[in-house]
Amino acid sequence: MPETITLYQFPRPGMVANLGFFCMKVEVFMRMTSIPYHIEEIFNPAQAPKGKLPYVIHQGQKIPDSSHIIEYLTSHFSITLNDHLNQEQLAIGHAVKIMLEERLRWCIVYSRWLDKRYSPSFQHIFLDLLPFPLRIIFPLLATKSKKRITTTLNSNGIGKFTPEEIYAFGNKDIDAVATIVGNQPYLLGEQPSSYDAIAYSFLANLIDVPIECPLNTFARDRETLRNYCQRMKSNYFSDL
Ligand SMILES: N[C@@H](CCC(=O)N[C@@H](CS)C(=O)NCC(=O)O)C(=O)O
Repeated sequence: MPETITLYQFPRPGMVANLGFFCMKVEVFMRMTSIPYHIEEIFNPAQAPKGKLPYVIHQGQKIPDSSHIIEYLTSHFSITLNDHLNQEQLAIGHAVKIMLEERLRWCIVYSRWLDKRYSPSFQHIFLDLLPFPLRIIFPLLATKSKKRITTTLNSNGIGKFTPEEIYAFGNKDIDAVATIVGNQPYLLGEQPSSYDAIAYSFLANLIDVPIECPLNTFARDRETLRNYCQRMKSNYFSDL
């Protein structure tokens, strides 16, 4: 059976490995661990097993969810990337993961899809990735996405706040990551870990995607984070 992983994800824009943080996280992880993969671009998450991207296929098995994919790959390829981490570092890594994936994520999604000041620039970048027939129906797809995101943000509570309050939440999360990275080369110290795949995917989506939203500018203004992203990019994505 072939060892190559097929990674199904959104198409790659020029400025960042992927606009989907979870897609980018898996690809960064595979590059950090030299796992062989190839990419299949997919535009419609509804075609994915759980209606979300990314998912991978390996030896005929479909595996959705970035965290499950990384667990699977770690076990299948006997990856030792996190073996140097102690219990405290693992706990900090986990806390950062949840902060970025379950809170900062929604603040960014708000700016990209619902805040009329910044969503046009994001949607313009997104639209450029779509092939011809989908470009025509993009306004319809965007309207559906906005409705779904509004419902999600209202039920998780973030949507109840003003834009400034939402960006203040996100900036606290970004600031916490900047403090944890400090002057270290990687999130948890001298050596990389799987948590860098997460931190880099979120931070690069703020720093390298040319949107002037307060979250993007807050991250861009932090030298620590700019250096961190530059280091991750030159180590793992120098072809971007
Ligand atoms: N928990 C999932 C989240 C995946 C996720 O939300 N993916 C985004 C793109 S990166 C997506 O598919 N969004 C489209 C949608 O929700 O319809 C994971 O870790 O993979």
